[in-house]
Amino acid sequence: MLKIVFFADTHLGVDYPIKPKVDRRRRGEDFFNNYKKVLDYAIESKADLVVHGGDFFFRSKVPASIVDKAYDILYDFAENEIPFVIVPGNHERSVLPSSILMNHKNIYIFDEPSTFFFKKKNAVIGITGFPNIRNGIRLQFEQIFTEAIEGNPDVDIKLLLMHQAIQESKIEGYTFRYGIDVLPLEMLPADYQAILSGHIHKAQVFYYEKKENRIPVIYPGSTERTSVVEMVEEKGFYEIIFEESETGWKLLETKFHILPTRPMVRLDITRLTEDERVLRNLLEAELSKLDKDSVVRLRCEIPETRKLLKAELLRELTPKTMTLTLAPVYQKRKGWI
Ligand SMILES: [Mn+2]
Repeated sequence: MLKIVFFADTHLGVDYPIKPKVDRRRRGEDFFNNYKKVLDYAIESKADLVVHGGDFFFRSKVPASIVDKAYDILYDFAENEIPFVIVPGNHERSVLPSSILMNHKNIYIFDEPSTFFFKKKNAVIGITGFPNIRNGIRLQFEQIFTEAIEGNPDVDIKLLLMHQAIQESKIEGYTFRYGIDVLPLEMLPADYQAILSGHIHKAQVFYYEKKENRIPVIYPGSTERTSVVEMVEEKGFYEIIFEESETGWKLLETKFHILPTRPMVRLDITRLTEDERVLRNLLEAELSKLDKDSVVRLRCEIPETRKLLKAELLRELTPKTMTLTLAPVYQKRKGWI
């Protein structure tokens, strides 16, 4: 048996101010905690490989202290002799911030299309990957893939790792199908055991068929909710298990492991009032009904009421254990988020 732990879209650095001006509960630590939980699980369960599908950080320019904190954890993990393979995502502008820590012998970064090989148990695993292509993956994939597998030997387990939207992948209320930024299923190879990808924040597995093979496309999704669109989604990572059979190594199982997340709720204030006491009572009552660790997105479109929603008042009324943000007023062009 051979085990791969696969996660993606850790978005480290979200809500993690270096010098916070106000003392309130942030979400930054939640993102780091789930990142650490996945790595701890890999160590405890004696995983053979850990794979990250990109968007390691929340944006391309990250404060040095966040880079150091994230890399310190990764460096400690890499000392366990479990290889860590990562493909840069769109938030890395397809290149991860460089650091001397990333020169560790057990950390493998796809900074160009290529294939890394690992000998585990008595199998040779080849992971083919390429950094995120921002524009026109459909037009570029064939050439990139050819470049990535050039001269490769035949191996026992072939995996393809990327950070792209693949045809049939879903987010809440939408399925990616066509367009130059969507990779058509028919372009994917016939002789791979699985396609692993980051980018889509909703965890999912779907299949495509090619030359009698039924091949899974696996998205672990993000390890924390990055927007209200993900409010109802469960967050976690996949454990992919391979087993040796008489005809070679086969993918036996993909197990989803749920990571803890704080409840995310949307609170709408629809009452018209110009009296601060009325608003105060209303908000206090609403917040008292929520789980004490809630991440609250407050929305108010009534101009008179909204005027009263000053940062100071919100800070005063929000329990210390909650994180509350006031949503910007709806803009027709941009939508809610
Ligand atoms: Mn992402």
